[in-house]
Amino acid sequence: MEISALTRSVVKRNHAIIAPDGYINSNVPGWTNCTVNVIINEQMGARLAQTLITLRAGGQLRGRTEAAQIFFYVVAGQVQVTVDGQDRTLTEGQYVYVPIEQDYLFQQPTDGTQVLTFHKTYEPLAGHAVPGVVFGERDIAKAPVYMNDEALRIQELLPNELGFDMAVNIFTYSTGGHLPMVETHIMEHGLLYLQGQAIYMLDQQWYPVKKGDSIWMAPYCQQWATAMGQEDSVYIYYKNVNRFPT
Ligand code: UGY
Ligand code: MN
Repeated sequence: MEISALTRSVVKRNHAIIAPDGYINSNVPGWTNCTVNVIINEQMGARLAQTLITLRAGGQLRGRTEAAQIFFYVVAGQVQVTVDGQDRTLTEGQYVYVPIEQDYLFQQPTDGTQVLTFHKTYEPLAGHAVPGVVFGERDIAKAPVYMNDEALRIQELLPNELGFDMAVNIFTYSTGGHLPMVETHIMEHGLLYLQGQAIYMLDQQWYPVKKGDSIWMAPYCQQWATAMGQEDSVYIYYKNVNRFPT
């Protein structure tokens, strides 16, 4: 039997690892018949929020974005989505970006459907339109090689345009693949492992991580990672982009 006094989760000043074993549910008005785990938010010192929602059959996510835009990604299962008069069925690997001041409705999920969300307060940019709704899906064929390293592939899920102030990417590492250098940067990350295992270095500390784990990296949290195990290691991550670094 596992010892319940142990966890791989850590919460530090400039990074956190949240493993599913410590989840406690939150109630979010308008999100019904589901469990909601708020994994990253401003209480940690973060400027983004990241949640993981597990919907029961009959569950709904009904709401309106206000100052914050929301990116929804289906991790498992299937759900009907209505945003801006557009109806879609989203299944595993599909997503919708909901810009500010927009109603959304998720309904008729298959039991156990899991949805990941990234939320960021939108920063307008003079001369650039506020983004519209974006639907899309994970597609390894749309994931170019990263920094000339065949072991690394990144798919950008949102358009690379200045109107967007957040990016969401899927990063695939073949076994043994690793980040080409220790990154030290102003941008912040929220991240969920979708597949496989890895060793992540955060601020000179080393952590084994795997599918289901989330990571928060504050600005300037030093980061490096390498895949381990038999299968590719894959994570989806948020990054703030395209705005003047005040
Ligand atoms: O986009 C990035 O900064 C990315 N390479 N960082 C990361 O995967 N930790
Ligand atoms: Mn980075």
